[in-house]
Amino acid sequence: MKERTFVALKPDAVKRKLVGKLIERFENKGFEIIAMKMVKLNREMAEKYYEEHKGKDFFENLVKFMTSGRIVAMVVEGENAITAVRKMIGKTNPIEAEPGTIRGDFATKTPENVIHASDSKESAEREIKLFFKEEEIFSE
Ligand code: DGI
Repeated sequence: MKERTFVALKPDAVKRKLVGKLIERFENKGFEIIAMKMVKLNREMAEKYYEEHKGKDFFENLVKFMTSGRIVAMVVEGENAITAVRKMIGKTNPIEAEPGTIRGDFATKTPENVIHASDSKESAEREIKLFFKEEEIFSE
């Protein structure tokens, strides 16, 4: 089933100049980028983005990191994109992320784990709406 998922290349990925390499992985896999923009999150937006983690001990550190530089936000489309992209990025904690996954290959710790991707249909819809207007998303 063709799906859309939301992907964000985090501030560490942009600072480390990994943007091209990361986009290439999704294009190589056969997925299509149907929307993309560079954004600098403010505190309000970062808190909304990660509202499920509000109150947790790592929340403050996470918000600080996510507002520390610009990110690249994307909508990625393709067969089973939500599950497939989560597999490609690897486990949240880079120590547990298998080599060959993005976090397994490029990250050593949180919150600097390079990339975000939606983990369900509901979160994909919510996150896409948070970052993109309908007319900014290009589909055939
Ligand atoms: O979708 P993910 O990024 O894999 O994971 P998530 O949406 O549950 O969490 C968002 C970010 O918050 C994650 O990339 C790193 C951080 N985080 C999540 N759970 C933990 C965490 N950081 C720490 N230190 N400990 C956690 O349990």
